[in-house]
Amino acid sequence: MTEQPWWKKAVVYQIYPKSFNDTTGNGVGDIQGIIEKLDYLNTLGVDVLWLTPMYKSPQNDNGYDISDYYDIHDEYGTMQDFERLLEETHKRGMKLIMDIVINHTSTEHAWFQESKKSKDNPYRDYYIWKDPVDGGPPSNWQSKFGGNAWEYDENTGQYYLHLFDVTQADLNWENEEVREKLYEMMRFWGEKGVDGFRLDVINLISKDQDFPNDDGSVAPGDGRKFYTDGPKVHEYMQEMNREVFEPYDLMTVGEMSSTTIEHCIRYTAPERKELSMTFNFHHLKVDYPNGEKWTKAPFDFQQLKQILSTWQENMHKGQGWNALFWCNHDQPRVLSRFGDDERYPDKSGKMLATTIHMMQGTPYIYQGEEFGMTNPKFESIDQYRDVESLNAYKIMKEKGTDEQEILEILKQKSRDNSRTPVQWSNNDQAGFTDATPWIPVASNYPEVNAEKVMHQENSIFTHYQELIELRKTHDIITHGSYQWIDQNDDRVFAYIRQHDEEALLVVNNFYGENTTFSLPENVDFKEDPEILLSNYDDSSSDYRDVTLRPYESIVYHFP
Ligand code: TEU
Repeated sequence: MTEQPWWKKAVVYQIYPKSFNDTTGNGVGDIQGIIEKLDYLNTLGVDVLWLTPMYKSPQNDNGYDISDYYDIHDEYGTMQDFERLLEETHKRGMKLIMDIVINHTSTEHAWFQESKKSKDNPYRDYYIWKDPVDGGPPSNWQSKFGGNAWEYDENTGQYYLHLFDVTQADLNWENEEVREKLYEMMRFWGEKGVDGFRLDVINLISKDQDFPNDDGSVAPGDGRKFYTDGPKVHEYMQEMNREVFEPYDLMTVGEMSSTTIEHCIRYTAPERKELSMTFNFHHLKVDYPNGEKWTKAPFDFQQLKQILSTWQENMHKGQGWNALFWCNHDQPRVLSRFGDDERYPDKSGKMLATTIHMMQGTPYIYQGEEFGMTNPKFESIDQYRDVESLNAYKIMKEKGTDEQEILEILKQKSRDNSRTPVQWSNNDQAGFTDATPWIPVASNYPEVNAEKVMHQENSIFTHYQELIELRKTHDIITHGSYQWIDQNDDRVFAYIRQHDEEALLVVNNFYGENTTFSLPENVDFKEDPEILLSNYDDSSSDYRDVTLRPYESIVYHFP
């Protein structure tokens, strides 16, 4: 096999700095707090740390609204602190990737401040300004955070586009100077020695230049078909690769909103020289009935398996590369979502981890997942902070939805579910801060915290350690093909990985009841297997007909 890039065997850990560890006593996490926990992360065994945005920002969207790409947000520390973090991370043999947000900037960014001054300002064309149409917005596109995506500016009588918050203005990628400025900024971080980038909503940068109205075939004013994987996006990715990624040998992961497998193959197939890998979210919409997020709904298990399997099989065939993940700072906690955070937190947490980590791709662990953090189950709207959740609350209120029902929906769907402080110990405020945290700590911290699992044998933490280690020692996890074999079983998700004569059989019970699983007749293995990993200490070696206990998960290895 030709030499493979290092990140194909790596495991990434996502840090949301605001909620990670506060050392200054202001209730907000900081860079020094990350440095303090590097040894912990090293013990876990992860290879790469991904930090969500730490740049200067008014924090309307917790840093995804950047006002200065060249500076660190005060509450997090200074550029010197950042340089030390990078150095300390490298000293421990780990790598660090930054989150780059270049679809939009904060409206407080100097470019936008100039741009809005007048129609002939040299920065006017850095953003997307349009005249009113019939006295209203240029199109019916909806912002992802609710409401029309165009904001009127009294001063110049035009609208600017914001696909996200009104304070997040979309940059005009058609403007070569904008692209140049952004590449220059990314090279600045490359020079500092960062090892890569996570690129925020990067498949939205190229818009249909007619900015047409959406006929509403998906949802009223949806608009996505006019800017998702847009006309010039691959051209821009290749340009960015040439200008930035290749010269600095960077690992890159593109966050892809509503993308397709075909596009993700194009983004990541090595010969195309675009990105290392992509995040897609289709498997995290299986509890959005008819595409609607703001509902309280169970997840569709068949759909979940179908989507994950289709991506596995096709990305393998197309030689693309997946990022594997259950959670991030925009998603509820996986244990509360697809597991059982009350009756079987340990078993279901391990099972979910195994399901993803035995697939092909680069796994991502979201802070706290490695010791079983759950949704906080907030009871009052005062506990929420997220701009999207607060907008959704307002919109649902206006529609007349009952307060209690809205709270139930937020309890399941809010992005704040994963943004509560990391529960380090059973000390006050879970050991996250000495002050009042910016968002409340989940009340289960006395039972669920990092310190506790560190002193336990066979904990969920050690399970994650083993999964990371297995990826290093078993090439089949990285290179093997994928075959989905559970034939729509009601409870089991089973698949096979194969590489030459070697195979892995991964069998996962997604439910809290016993169930049996029989291998399909067309599948057989010549040798007897060893059990590579399980979440029970006495799992059956009869892989042909196995009775699985609640959330039991077994990896059989046929050497
Ligand atoms: O998210 C992009 C995105 O489309 C989402 O996952 C979004 O948060 C979700 O669909 C809302 O329902 C990225 C960042 O991860 C997110 O935190 C930012 O708010 C967003 O971009 C804007 O920069």
